[in-house]
Amino acid sequence: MSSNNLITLHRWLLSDTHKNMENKLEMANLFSGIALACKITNNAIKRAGFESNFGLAGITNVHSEDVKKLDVIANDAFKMALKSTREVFCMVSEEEDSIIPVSQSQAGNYVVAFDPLDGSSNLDCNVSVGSIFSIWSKVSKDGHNYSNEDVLRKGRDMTAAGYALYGSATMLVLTFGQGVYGFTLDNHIGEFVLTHVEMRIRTKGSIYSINEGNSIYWDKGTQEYVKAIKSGADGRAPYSSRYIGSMVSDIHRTLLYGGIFMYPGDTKSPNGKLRYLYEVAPLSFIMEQAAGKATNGSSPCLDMVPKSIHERVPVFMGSPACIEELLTYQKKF
Ligand code: AHM
Ligand code: MG
Repeated sequence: MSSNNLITLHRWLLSDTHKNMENKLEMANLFSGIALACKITNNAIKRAGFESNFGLAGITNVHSEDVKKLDVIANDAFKMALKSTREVFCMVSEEEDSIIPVSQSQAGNYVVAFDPLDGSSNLDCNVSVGSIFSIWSKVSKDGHNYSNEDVLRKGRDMTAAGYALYGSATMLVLTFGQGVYGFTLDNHIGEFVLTHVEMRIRTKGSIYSINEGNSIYWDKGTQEYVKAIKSGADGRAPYSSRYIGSMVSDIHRTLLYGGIFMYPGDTKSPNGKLRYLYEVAPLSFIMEQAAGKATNGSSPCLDMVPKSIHERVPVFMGSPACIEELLTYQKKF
């Protein structure tokens, strides 16, 4: 990158890139909080080995999952950094049972749902993990009291969404509904710098990503589709299999290389594993904005409205041609 083309996240947020973006200053402020939370989380992950922060925290969360020490650090970082912006009305976190309130003196106009550290089963073996977030405008007219109406929201009504990937490089990828932009953390200056402009997924791809250990439990449509793509049915070359088990990493690769990511419902978990508000909805928004598709098998994920804050949904997302083909199998079987 030439030095006369150095655009930091903050400068980009205040630039004219988003001509129609409402409340630019509020968003710039909110994103400074998100970027701060991601930098704190990134630092904690990279230093965990020195500070005895790998391993379990000794508690379980609302999903009955063992919470890792780094899950707690990331959750605290997101709550603290978001509240400090004074732009947030209330929050939902994968790590907390109920809606997280914001005191009247700190409250703003946006509802933020986040998974502070996604893929945390990969933490202790140094495999890439991420953070995911979605942002809506509040709906409550009553100035300070949030209700379920504020958080049980349709994906398509989102104002912005994105993810941080703590990989070989740390990236922040985001959308305001006007394309997808990627920023890479320059550790030397501590800034996210614009590196990926108007990211778009390939129309077709030949990588599939799914936990095949669950294949005996899948529905027939998913079983037959995966059988077809990996066996080279219809004269095509067989697809390659890649599954990291960190949704952010699997989606980032799918965005850059094309292909399909799947976490279907199955006989063990009829709604799959992934949660709507802070995993499926934000990554579906990114995927659609990058010209990809995201479906629950019968309708676009962004058209769903969850009934509870931790609701799980089946998800298939990626290159449009891959999703179209998958849907023909879902319909046929
Ligand atoms: P987590 O948020 O508790 O880490 O769980 C979500 C993760 C996703 O990142 C990933 O796609 C999925 O769980 C992997 O699940 P599985 O191990 O069942 O394949
Ligand atoms: Mg998660």
